[in-house]
Amino acid sequence: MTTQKTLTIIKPDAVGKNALGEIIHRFELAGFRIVAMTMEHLTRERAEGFYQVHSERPFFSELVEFMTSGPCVPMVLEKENAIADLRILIGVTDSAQAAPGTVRQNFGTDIQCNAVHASDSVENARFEVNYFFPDIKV
Ligand code: 3AN
Repeated sequence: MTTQKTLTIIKPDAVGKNALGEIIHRFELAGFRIVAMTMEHLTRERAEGFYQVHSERPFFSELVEFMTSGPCVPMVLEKENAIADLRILIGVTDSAQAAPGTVRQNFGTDIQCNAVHASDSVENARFEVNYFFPDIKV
């Protein structure tokens, strides 16, 4: 397996409930190295640009509203098979359906307030890492 980089965002709901440290600890315990990290309160334009693939979806404006509701913490994580492994660690999109012990089950609430984002493909990881960290080569 090859070393990969993936983009995660600890979302405003998780930051707002003081879960930042605990979620970062989960990532580190699972063997992810933190390559880059920042805190940003997204503007509407920044959130819309990040989620442009969802711009035609019915939940798009709610999603942008939520993602701009407070600061979030985008991070680049690295390890072997990082993209798939991080998706397993966080659980499925809807926190109410996520498996016990996953980050979304432990720290999220529902399909919108689901604590974290994680890239779902090599192509999207490249776009997403570049969106927040243009100096990092994926
Ligand atoms: P994931 O983040 O698990 O890849 P996507 O890419 O299907 O999920 O959706 C992107 C984000 O849009 C989700 N993280 C969630 O916050 C939001 N979202 C997805 N589906 C819905 C929905 N039906 N209603 C509200 N928000 C949604």
